Amino acid sequence: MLTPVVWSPETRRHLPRHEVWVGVPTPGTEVPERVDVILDALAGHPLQEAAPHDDTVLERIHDGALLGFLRTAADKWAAAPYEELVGQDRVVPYFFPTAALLAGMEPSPPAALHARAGQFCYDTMTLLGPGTWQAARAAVDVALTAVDLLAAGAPSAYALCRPPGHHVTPLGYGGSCYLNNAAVAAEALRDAGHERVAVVDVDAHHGNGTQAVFWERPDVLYGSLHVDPAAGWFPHLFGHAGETGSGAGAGATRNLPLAEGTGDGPWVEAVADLADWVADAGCTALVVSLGVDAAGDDPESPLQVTAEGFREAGRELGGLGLPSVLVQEGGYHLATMGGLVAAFLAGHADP
Ligand code: SP5
Ligand code: ZN
Repeated sequence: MLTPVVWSPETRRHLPRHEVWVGVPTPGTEVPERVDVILDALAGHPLQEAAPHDDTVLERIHDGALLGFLRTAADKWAAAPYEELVGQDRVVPYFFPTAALLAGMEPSPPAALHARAGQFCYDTMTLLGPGTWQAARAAVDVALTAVDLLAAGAPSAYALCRPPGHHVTPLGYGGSCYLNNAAVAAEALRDAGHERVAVVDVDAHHGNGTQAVFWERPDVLYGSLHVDPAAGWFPHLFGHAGETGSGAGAGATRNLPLAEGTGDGPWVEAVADLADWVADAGCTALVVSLGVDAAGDDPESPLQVTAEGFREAGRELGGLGLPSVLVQEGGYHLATMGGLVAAFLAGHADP
């Protein structure tokens, strides 16, 4: 039985153009072709286009100020003179209201759009242009449609979300992400009657956004394995083993940072560890943040996982027997990433 695939052609509309890294524009890696290589690799799976959903769940995950900014920023940028001044047609922040700048004072809202961007965007690699909002919002519909399939009786569904989402906090976006698709899916599963939902994040990077959304909540567990931020990797500040949640959410977050170069054995072992944790916690539904950038040939991480590793990870999580929404996150090696997704789905469907 092949896992149903939910997608939307709208998700192709985000064209990142560049990532500005250490001040230098490098070609964007989170490209629309990612959608097509995944669709090609999953040919034969039942395919369903996303249905429109309203903002009810999305507005519980993200602050209205972030949603308002993302919805309107591209049009406002195009109406301002940035293109004629410097040839920049994408929204790029350059000024950031860090705690160091504020020094305890309450700032006034910045008048300039180019200063406003840094209130929400926390890095310089996540450019926003015409079509970005439409693609990100479509990805949320993809995730919510996958949740609907579970409610209709499907044991699991794959949400081909693009752009990805796990780096987006309630108020901040970055890491090639604009809206947190996996967090929206988990919240929708709570609405569907699941008292306790788990998010297991196998993307090569820590999902700081999803962790932030559920940090103080006992009803949505967040567990992640990822390349160790202490070795210098994005998202730099978060993803250490000592981060386990706070307040009512104390103990409902788990982080398993892995050394650079980690391959299948210990990587799958970490997935199995998180699967046991989810089972012991009595979760009744699962969201997998399914990034495939832990692969050996992926340009964005130093982990060394193979297709067989992804199949084994799928088996470990499929073995939980929980209704599952598998949400696409990262994965940037166009020649192999589709096959890695297919391998995970095959393992998950046949543990
Ligand atoms: C969803 C996801 O996988 N986001 C990961 C974003 C991490 N990007 C960190 C990039 C660090 C610098 N990369 C230099 C490559 C230039 N193209
Ligand atoms: Zn990643």
